Amino acid sequence: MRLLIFALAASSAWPQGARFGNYEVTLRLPPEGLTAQEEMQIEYKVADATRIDPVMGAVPVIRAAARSVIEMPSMPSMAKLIEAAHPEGVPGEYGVHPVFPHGGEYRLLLYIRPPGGAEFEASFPLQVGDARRGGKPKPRPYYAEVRSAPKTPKAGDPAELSILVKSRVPGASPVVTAFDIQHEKPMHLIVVRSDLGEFAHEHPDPGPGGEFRIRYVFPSAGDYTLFVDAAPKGAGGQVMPVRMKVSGPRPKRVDIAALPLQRLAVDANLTAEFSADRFPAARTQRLECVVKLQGKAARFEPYLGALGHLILVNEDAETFVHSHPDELDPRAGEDGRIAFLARFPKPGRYRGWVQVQSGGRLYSAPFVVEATAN
Ligand SMILES: [Cu+2]
Repeated sequence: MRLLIFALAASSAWPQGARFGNYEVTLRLPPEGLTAQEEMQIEYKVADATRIDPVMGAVPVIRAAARSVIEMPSMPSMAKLIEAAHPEGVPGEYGVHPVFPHGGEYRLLLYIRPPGGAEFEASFPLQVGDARRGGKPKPRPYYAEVRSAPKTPKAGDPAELSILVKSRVPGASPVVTAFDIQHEKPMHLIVVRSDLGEFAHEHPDPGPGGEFRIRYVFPSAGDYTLFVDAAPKGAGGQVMPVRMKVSGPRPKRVDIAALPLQRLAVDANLTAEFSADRFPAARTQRLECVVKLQGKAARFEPYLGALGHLILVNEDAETFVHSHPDELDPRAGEDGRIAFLARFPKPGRYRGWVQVQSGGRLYSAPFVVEATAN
């Protein structure tokens, strides 16, 4: 009976393993590839390459203690996905179920402790595709709930917003109460009007029972998307959109499609000039800009643990671009230069807001770029 299982395991299509000391570790990824914002199944097999069985080859290592850390080498400050692996049905096989926040180049680090042995690290590069568009969206493992008092906020009046992050992860508590810190905060709230005519970046206060609270004044009436950006402990960063209606006299609608592309972002006496206004979609891009304050190269003051922040939203007011300052750029901050790494999940127009702090003041300068199909 035992021999049969091993034979089966040997026959299922495992790609060539990689050797780590005495051990061979082989990864099995979904045949259709990895996709962002859906639960993925990653399996791996651990075998002892110093013990070869004539039938099944390297003998599987059972009952190893294993955990995985998934990170993005180009974005060191991104919250890591940390998970204890579970043994699969087949001896020597283990699995994890990550949800990647967005597409891009990741690294999977496996920490494996064979019974009675020392822990070793196995590392694999992972290529993740952007979230699937259209079709019936798969329920995400995490989502946000926002309650407002009054129930429908009124433009110009304060509204008490209460935010919960909820989990659909089997066996986990339905309300998330523990978070990893991203950019110095447990939660970032990006408020955008559906025509991209209003933008705000706020930080609700954490309270008991996982509830976050903020008193917010919507500047104008309309339909809004609230992007709740938080990292449930070990799950990595999650951007959870929530729609909200705001009452009051409707302002003139901004027509983003009719707006000219604009790589010069302006806020009061600050300008940020980007090197381009068109970028290919579905590939990590480097968005460089030169920032000037009153015509002189700006001196950046750290804001939320970085030289600056860049938020981009697609004209559908739902597709959010995750971007981070390029922390590996040795010349970052020199002569007002700052570069961001961003990935446009789909083609179309995007409004962006670059946020920097300089001269004791926070600036949020809007601009318009296009992501092109490849
Ligand atoms: Cu923030």
